[in-house]
Amino acid sequence: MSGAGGSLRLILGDQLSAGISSLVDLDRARDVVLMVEVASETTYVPHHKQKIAFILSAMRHFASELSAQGVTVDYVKLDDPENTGSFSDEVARAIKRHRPSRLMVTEPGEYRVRQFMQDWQDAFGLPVDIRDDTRFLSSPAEFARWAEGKKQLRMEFFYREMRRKTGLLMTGSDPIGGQWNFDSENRKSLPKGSQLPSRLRFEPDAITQDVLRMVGERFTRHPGELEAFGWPVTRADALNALDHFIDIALPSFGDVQDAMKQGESFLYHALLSPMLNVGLLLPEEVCRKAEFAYHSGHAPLNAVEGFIRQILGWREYVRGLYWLKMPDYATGNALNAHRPLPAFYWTGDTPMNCLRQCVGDTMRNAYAHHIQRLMVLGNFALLAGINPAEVEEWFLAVYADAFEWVELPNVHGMALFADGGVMASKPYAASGAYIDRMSDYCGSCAYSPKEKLGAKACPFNYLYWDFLARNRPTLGGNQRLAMPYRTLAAMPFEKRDQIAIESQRFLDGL
Ligand code: FAD
Ligand code: DLZ
Ligand code: SF4
Repeated sequence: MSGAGGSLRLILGDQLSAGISSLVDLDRARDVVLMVEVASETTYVPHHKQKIAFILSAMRHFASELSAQGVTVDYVKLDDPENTGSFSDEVARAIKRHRPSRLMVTEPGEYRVRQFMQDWQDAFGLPVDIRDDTRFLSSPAEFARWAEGKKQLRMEFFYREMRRKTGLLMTGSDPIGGQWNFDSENRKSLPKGSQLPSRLRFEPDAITQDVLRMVGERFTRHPGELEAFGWPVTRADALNALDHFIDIALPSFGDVQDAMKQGESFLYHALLSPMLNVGLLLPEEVCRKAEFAYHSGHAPLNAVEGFIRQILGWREYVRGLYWLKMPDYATGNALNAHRPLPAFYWTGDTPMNCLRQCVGDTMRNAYAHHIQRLMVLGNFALLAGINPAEVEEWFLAVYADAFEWVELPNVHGMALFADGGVMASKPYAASGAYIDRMSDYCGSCAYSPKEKLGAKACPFNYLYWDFLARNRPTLGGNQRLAMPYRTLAAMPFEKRDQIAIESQRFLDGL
């Protein structure tokens, strides 16, 4: 194969963008693009089978598109007998094959991978050019500058800076509509009899079918089902998925963004995070298309602003926070939570219907929407005091969109408050009443959200108060929790005692 004296350009499984910085100034006559399917990446957590299939199929399609454009691609498949199973060893083998003058790569999305890339220049004895990932709308350095000297790093203020910087939904220096945030209009439950939009399923082609077969045979011990696989795995299909979302779901995205419905995994959500996170879609183009939908009168402002805030605000913010705070961020455990992760997170085998449904959706689709992740799966782990590291591993494993830079802040900071409040001003803790209001799960549950104590009582109810009582030393001074702490203090002693007893019994039985 060609390559001697040219550069070797490594593309990772979440760097599938034609404009990725490692491909800039590619010399087609001399350079080789290297892509490797490696065992260590497929097993460092027990990824959902669909997640592995999605990434490997998208990698193979990306490689064949590059080849079709005349680029020399050296693609190592997982079942290649010579495959050593790790990024570092595969790069070393490729250097022997191609004798390049330098190695070029875009910085990875995960700290773990950045650490071993650091050693490559010495290990391989050739220049290694680690380039910035320019696909985001902000850079880690820009975030660090914004964060400097601030006591609290609230997303809302970062988001406003990003609106100003990009001009998205701005009129001069003011936000369109006179408000930065329309969230107060976006908390409705799903009206009865709502006709939900149909979602596109992308039928697996021959490449995807090959990958599905291989994953089905090789990853039998990994969680999740492959049957429902219908993710877009090419840039063209990712764009189709984006257009479809904007056409049929975006206009109602805002109103019922927080709603949950049994048997309906997607509602009006975008289903775009896997494609955004591997680079088949770029955040800026997604935001601009949504903005256009507002200007052309297709979608209302509360929907478009709410959607753009998720990408321009939250997505950029969590990346900035991750790179600012790693590696210490991952090891914090502010609420001293040490209980092991219950087995039902993998099996769905629990009488709590909300958890059963959310785990079921997750295992079927490698997807659950934000409120299922935050207010059911995350909320339970928070209230039950599950060890953050185990919860984080689960979230990193089971979602097709999970890469540590985005998963960790969302789980550790937003859902578990394990960072002690760097990300959220108070824990997202809620009792059964919230889940009952935002979903129809409780109607088919063994428990009742109306019962506070006793055998039929929804466990979220007593766990909520027990959580506050247990964590009083850490959370008692939080102004945003003043009201629930006052309610707790006003409870008769016997009731508080009963809450502690029933919570302990429930937690011991997990
Ligand atoms: P929509 O709800 O339609 O939102 C549109 C887009 O906004 C998403 O595609 C996503 O790119 C972005 N977005 C929305 N919320 C966030 C957020 N909080 N952080 C970053 N981006 C956001 N998102 C991931 O991409 N990977 C993860 O591993 C991940 N883990 C999460 C774990 C927990 C506990 C929580 C609470 C949230 C997590 N999120 C994660 C954020 C969010 O839940 C998903 O991005 C969203 O559900 C993806 O589905 P969608 O494309 O239909 O999103
Ligand atoms: C997640 C993943 C998986 C399952 N497999 C591969 C792979 O075989 N080859 C590859 O290049 N990337 C894979 N990935 C994505 C990487 O884990 C990801 O690129 C790094 O974590 C850096 O973000
Ligand atoms: Fe979940 Fe409680 Fe409702 Fe059951 S009653 S579905 S456990 S919130």
